Amino acid sequence: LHRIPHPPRRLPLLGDVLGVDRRKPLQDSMRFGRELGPIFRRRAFGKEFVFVWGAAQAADLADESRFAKHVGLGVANLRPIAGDGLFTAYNHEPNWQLAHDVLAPGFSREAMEGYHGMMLAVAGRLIDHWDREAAAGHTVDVPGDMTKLTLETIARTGFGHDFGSFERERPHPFVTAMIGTLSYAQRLNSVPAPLAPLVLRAAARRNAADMAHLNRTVDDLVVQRRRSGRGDGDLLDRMLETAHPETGQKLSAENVRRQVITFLVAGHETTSGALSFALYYLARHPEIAARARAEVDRVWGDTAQPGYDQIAKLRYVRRVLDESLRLWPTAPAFAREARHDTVLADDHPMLRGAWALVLTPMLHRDPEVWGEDAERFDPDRFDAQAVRSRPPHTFKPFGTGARACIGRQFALHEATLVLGLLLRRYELSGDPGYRLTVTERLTVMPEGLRLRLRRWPAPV
Ligand code: MNH
Repeated sequence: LHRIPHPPRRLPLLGDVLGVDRRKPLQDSMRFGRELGPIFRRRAFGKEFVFVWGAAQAADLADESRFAKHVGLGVANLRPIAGDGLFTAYNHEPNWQLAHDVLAPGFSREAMEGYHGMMLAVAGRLIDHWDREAAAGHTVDVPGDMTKLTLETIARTGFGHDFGSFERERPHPFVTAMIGTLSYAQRLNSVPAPLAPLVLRAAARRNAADMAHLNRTVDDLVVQRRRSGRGDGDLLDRMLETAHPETGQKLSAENVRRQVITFLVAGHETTSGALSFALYYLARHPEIAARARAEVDRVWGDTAQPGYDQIAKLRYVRRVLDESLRLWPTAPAFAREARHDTVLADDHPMLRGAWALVLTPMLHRDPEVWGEDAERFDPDRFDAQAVRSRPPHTFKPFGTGARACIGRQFALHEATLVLGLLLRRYELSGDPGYRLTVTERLTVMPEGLRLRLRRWPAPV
């Protein structure tokens, strides 16, 4: 450990807290990473945390025979609300494999085709709203509206539930409570655990209320479903009805509650951020937006409602999304632990159970992989040939291995579809004075991003 660089000025008890912004732990770590190099450590409250962003180290951590997901820091802080749900389950908890096997078919190609119509319908609600704002000459609240869209999408496709987000002025209370618990989970990392009950007393009380709200929302949703009967095989049906193909075991009522919360939160917050960053970059780069729009016109022709197969054909739009997720992967870190004693990247001995945090936005900017212009937005980095020429495990917005994102195809289909529809309908422009600021609540999101919309002259 002592060979791993750390910030120069350390306080006895507090560690490396000088000059840090407690609301932006990720961006602080990125700054430290730029100064200290591809592997570094930060100390907080007597504990050392190892951070990794070099491509070689990250690729080594992706070796599933030696490393596995570590449930730590922010993820561990979500255990009180998400419990042994898929995202926060420890590797050894039997409910992980059970839920994974039961829910994975909910993300198959056939399942995705089934969601497509509903995704289009929700996007239609967004467009109705944006048409009105455009006609009135208003700018639109991008992160706010993307959150409405993605929450409705996961709620309706997965759970047959309508939050009515587009009928509301303010965010749905479920979203407010979710943001509260995510922010609280992040804040818990910024105080020594024994002091948390004291320092965060008011916040802890609010967090308890937020958790109660999330639990209540989910319980209501399950009660409604049990009363109304089957929901034609959606995620909630799987959670409630489907037995494991081999063991015949079903998810317990308590575990279903954890899964519903997990999927409602994980299923919308990160996709919303991904869409928001993509729209930010499209507005900043009109020539890229024009190229993407030309592709949409070419692939979709004059069909008003693109079919399922017409989404994956938007190769360039998808590259815009990938490039946005490269610069701002919206779940910006994941942790890996050693399965047994090993040496990381032939250099750093790790004992069984030792772990390191991969800083994805920095990995995605490693100049050795992405070049000296890694900060520049350029979707062509994801054309087929460029992708082939890069080493594996250099682009990890969805994590890695057995515990990688189960909703990846869902998110990509939804986001590509929505970007296609928006590009075809609106010219997007930002406030020239807007400087990208990124808020953190475990996830990342562009703060205060508003865009001006102009309907293209010949809309379809
Ligand atoms: Mn998702 C795991 C990023 C969309 C449900 N997701 C992960 C991980 C990352 C991630 C990174 C791995 C975390 C870790 O190793 O600790 N997820 C994303 C991003 C998007 C996203 C960047 C959108 C863009 N995720 C979605 C959607 C859903 C979803 C949509 C559901 C519909 N994600 C999950 C679940 C897990 C997960 C569930 C946990 C999987 C497991 O551990 O088995």
